[in-house]
Amino acid sequence: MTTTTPITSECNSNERQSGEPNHGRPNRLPHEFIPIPLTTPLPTQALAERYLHEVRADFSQHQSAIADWERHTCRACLGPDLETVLSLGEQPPANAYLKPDELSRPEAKYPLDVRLCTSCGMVQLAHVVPPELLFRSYLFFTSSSRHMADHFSQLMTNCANEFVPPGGLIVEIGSNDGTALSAIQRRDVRLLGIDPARNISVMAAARGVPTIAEFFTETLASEVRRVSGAAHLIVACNVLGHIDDLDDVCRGIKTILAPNGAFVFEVPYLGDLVAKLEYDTIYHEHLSYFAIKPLVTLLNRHGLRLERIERFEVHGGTIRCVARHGEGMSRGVADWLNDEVELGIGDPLTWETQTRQVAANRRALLARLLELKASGKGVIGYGAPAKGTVLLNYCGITTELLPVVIDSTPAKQGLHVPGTHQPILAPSELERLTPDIILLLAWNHAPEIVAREQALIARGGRFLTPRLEFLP
Ligand code: JHZ
Repeated sequence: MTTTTPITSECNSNERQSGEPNHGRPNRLPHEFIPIPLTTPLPTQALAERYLHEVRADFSQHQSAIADWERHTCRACLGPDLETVLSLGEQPPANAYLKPDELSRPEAKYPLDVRLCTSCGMVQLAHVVPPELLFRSYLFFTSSSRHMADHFSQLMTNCANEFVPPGGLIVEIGSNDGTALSAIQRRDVRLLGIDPARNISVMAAARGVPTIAEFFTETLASEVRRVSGAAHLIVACNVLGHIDDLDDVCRGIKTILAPNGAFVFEVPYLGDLVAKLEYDTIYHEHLSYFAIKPLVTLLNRHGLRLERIERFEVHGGTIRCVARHGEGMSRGVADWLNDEVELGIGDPLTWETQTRQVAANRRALLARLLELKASGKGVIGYGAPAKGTVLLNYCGITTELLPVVIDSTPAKQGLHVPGTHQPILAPSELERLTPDIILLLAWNHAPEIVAREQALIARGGRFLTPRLEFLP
């Protein structure tokens, strides 16, 4: 039997579990937000991942239909003073993995140039690849790392405890497969996920997380407000950097945030990118690289006050920020601004040094891989993250130097890395491959991967990071 099932779940998970209506407003959303009618009942994760292969964006086909564009003003202060400070060349979109029959076709490539706003210090890409191409079908799943799933579950639990009254509304922007929201599914709160990735919204809906498969915009925010009322908590993790029009996002936040509500977001911290040479985290999806000063500039222009900043090690160094309606910033935040001046984050000279270090890392990594090949060592890559695509393409690491990569995400297996074309294999292949050296492309998951791959290490395999450190 075939049924038509909307991606947007129609009732709150609390309603479904208890059979009782929610406090306050209903959490129903109008049918115009239902983007894809499915022809099967709600799928399991495996089914959703198969479905994903069918809806993958074909960049070569869409290239002429949806044009990329270049910005000439800063995303944080709107000023015109953008200076190119680092160029990683022309690269394919980092998550545009290829099917075997696409390998002989030309791939769409776009400039990957980092610009610094010399007025407010915002570091950003000016070249914008259409978000419809990057995010409608997405191959990154929050649940692919146990550690990250725990991190986001804790964030959601702690924030719900602190900011949300019984029956209150929690909205997550960039809710991915619903991992974070599902942590508080059994509570007396109303949940709403928003994520443009249709394939992944299917998964979120399948686990009972009501999800709108759309981009978050001021227009959508107004509709959410009209239907569900104000949000006591808005969460946005690793998503602000992906959005070109940050003014529109801030207006959307202002529209739905309750007077005492909190906007909690996480972004990779620019200070860590610079200090730890994390240039492989620069890719077309990441349009902004946040330091505190430009963040305050942006939020203040929209009547949002930055109150709290916490640091976490995840994704190579992340900040969790809490903003509320208001002006200015807390004293703690002001201390960060002073530290950033000392670190020289917004100084073009810092970027001159960074450019030299990036080029030196490329030379050293290539030299090491050539040496390993010459001495007959078997080398493979571990992880097919977006950052892996950037590293392999920027450094020119072809299949001659690195013949395959391993990734635990079923939806990526059987595909190939954009640009450099390594096939992506399942971890079960490791026993057959018995590599000597494993280049850890997903270096941000080192503890989890090293713990999982003890058998590989026992067989003599050694993990090497892109910054040329052996683990553990
Ligand atoms: P990972 C993501 O970037 C995506 P990416 C996104 N654009 C973002 O903003 C940043 O994070 C912050 C695999 N893996 O997390 C799964 C294993 O194979 O570094 C993933 O494909 N075995 C939203 O794409 C990849 O590695 C494992 O044991 O750079 C990791 O991708 C584990 C733990 C992961 O994300």
